[in-house]
Amino acid sequence: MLRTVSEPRSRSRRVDTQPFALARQPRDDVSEPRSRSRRVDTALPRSAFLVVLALFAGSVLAADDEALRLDEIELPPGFSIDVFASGIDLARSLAQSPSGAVFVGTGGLRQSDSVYAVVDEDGDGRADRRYTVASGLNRPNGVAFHDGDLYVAEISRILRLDDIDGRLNAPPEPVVVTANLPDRRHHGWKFIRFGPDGRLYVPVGAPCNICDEGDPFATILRLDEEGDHEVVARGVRNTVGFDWHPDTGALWFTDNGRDMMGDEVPPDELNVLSEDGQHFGYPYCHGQDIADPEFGDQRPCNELVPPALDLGPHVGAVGMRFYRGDAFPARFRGQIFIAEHGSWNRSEKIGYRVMVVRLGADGRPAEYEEFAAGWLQGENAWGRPVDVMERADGSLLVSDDLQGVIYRITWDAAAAAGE
Ligand SMILES: [Ca+2]
Ligand SMILES: [Ca+2]
Repeated sequence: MLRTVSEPRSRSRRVDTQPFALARQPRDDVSEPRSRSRRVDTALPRSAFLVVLALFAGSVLAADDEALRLDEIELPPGFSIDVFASGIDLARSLAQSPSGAVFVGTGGLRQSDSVYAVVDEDGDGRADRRYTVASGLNRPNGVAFHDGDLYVAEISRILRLDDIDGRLNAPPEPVVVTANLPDRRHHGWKFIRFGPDGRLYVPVGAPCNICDEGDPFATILRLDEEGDHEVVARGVRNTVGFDWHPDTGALWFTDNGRDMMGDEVPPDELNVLSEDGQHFGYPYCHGQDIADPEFGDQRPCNELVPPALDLGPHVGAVGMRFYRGDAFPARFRGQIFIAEHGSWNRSEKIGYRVMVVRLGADGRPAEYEEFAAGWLQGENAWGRPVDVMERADGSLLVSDDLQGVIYRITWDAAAAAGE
């Protein structure tokens, strides 16, 4: 499967020495006192296990910054990048609570089982505390915060951790919102978010590179309070990032193009939903009008909704957000930041960067340009951006599942002026 050819091995070594590594592989960890490992091995109820984990919550987030070659990251004038949190193995989706706790889902292509929270207690822009808020899960890639609760998406289940904010130290037992999602692993890890309608949006990726398996595959779903779902969008191969336009409320989402059609096609996509039930092409049509070699004769491109913007081919477009703050210069406000995880199905690598898409006066994408790049040096990538999230202070967080870190990008007027 994809796993063997597409993903460089994580180079993070820090997990071996982090206390919370016990949550992942208690039997193999030799860096912790034996007594602790044995406690995990005994048949403790799960809730007790979580309390034990919480006791290990890291008080130090010292970065092994050796592997983080931040001076190689190029940003527009006045911007700088630093480490917000490190030692978060397979850091993927980001969410936050009103009090500022940052929740981090993990996994993606690689197996993972934990969800973390990191907190910048002293407000210096760097997290000081890390908590394991859930463990023993199946690739909990997706996290979303809503009304005091943390929602977590595994492959086939959505879980809820009630009133999480006040008890990161003693997280509650997760409540199952739904366990009825497909258990297919291919494109099965999920990004989730709450829409402005207060409902949870959950994509179900195509369980293949190219196939036609019908609902609920290759869709975006909307869940109701009972955990039942309806289809919002079809023909979506695998979206791992979406947001709603701050003014129009329209749902915008990235989508990963299919593989094995060559280096230059098809593009990854930035799409916008204008009404429920629209079909965005997959598996029949890719990009604006590229008929699929196998499925293209079943439905013509002109019956399907083309992307608002073709992104680069194989760039691995994942997390995306509109920038709602005013800490960045005007030309970035209200624009779209997109994390590109990077290519595997291409002879020359592409992606491994954060892009900005600017909208024109007509509300359509007008520019698509690099915002942060440099994780890819030649054909070697030392980092892979996954999700982007704006903080209350207007800084932009970027997760990196290769390094297991979260970066923080800020802007400074004096630096911009060259002072
Ligand atoms: Ca701090
Ligand atoms: Ca499409």
